[in-house]
Amino acid sequence: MYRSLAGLIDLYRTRGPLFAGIDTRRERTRYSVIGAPLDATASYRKGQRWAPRSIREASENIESNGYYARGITIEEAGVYDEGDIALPHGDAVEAVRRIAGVVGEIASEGRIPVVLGGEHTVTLGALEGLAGAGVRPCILVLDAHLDLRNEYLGEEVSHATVMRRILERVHPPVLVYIGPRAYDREEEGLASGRSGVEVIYSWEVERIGPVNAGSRARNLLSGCSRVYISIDMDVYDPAYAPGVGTPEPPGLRAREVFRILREVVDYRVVGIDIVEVTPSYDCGSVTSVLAAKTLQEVILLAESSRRTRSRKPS
Ligand SMILES: [Mn+2]
Repeated sequence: MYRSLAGLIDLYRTRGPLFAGIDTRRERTRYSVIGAPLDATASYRKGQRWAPRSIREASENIESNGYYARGITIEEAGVYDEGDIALPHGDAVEAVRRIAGVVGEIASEGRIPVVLGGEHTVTLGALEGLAGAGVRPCILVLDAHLDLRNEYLGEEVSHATVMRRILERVHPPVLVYIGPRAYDREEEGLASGRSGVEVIYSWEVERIGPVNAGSRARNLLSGCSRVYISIDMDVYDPAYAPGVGTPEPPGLRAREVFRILREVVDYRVVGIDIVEVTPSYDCGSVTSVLAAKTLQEVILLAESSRRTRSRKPS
């Protein structure tokens, strides 16, 4: 919703869609939005490759304030849209390699990568990129699924195996899930039997409420100096997010997710992704709009926490 008022070219020119419509100088910003239009292994509904454009378009048409994150707008937070990564359609392994390369370069500059998926497989690339830049964060995943299969439909690198590969290759200090409700027996066993993996299931959020679920996640991440946040849009109930690759009712409500994020997102965020939006199965772009608003809220919560902290005398 923002144009700099430096001159007529800035006032009347449009370039985009750009995330939140922000056309600014890169050196003034900290967050790098980068599209990863991958849908190589989508097993049910395909079309996640169209999500980056759709999320950007939605983000240009929502208001720029936060919901819980007050006193800062998305223009003030410092976001630069880097464009999309050129990915080979059908080759998830090569796509992950390219995403890791680009994200690694962005992280090496001290910037915070914000990846617009794409299927959930892009998270593996993002975390390998961060690891390559010497950043090995704890991970918070909001997802209906555990994504801990060893292989799926013969593929080892897939949206259904992504967290298993991340555990094996990236070794995050802690992996915390919020919202799972769909998995097979082996995944369930792995999630409960592995130290450093913690799950707050969907029905637990229902039982204890979003404030307690969020503070439980915050406690589980309390030993972490850096946190990566991955949001699979299928964590939401399909009523809120119908346009996803693999919908799983019943899921979380929009206000529950925002309340959880308020409890858990802070200055420690070193990377963010939002994945699995599938515009071709969306209704009235509601999933893209919710994805844009969710991502904006995460950035605003992280950045306002960072600024509050840097103002405090140490
Ligand atoms: Mn999922």
